[in-house]
Amino acid sequence: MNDAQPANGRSRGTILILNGPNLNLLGTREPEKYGTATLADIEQLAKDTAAAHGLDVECFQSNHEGALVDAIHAARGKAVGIVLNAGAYTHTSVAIRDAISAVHLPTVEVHITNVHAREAFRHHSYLSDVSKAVIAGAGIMGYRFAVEYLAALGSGNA
Ligand code: CA2
Repeated sequence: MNDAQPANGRSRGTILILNGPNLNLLGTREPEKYGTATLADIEQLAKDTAAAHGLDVECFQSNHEGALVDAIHAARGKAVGIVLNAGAYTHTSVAIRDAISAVHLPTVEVHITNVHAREAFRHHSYLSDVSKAVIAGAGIMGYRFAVEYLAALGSGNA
């Protein structure tokens, strides 16, 4: 479905695309694991997907846990949903979990790789049960699916 043209011509809202530690290295190292797309490519993919649904995106990446928590707080009252790849903090961060719980925004946890097919320490996520959906192993398409899902949720189709 393409619902890019809201009746009033305005945006239907903003989705926060939030990436955590080391994801700024995408496309420059370990392509066999994480592919060749860069973070800028992912952000463009998310932007194009959102635009097809009349939505905007705001993108932020940080290697710092507190900065990610701050970005989640700042999304409250501003964003309609969050696409979150918290990187390694997925497996360690109660602080990011608490921030997601606190803001009451539908959040989609995304992982480029299938974390369940990797080391045991990647099988547990502090974020999954406070997220609306979890997508892992679909490569960068996971970000597209996440935006599509949030768009559908926002228009009552999910
Ligand atoms: O699969 C994912 O998206 C992960 O969130 C990626 C994290 C990892 O700690 C999670 O378990 C799963 C690691 C991101 C590292 O990104 C790099 C990208 C290019 C080169 C090196 C690291």
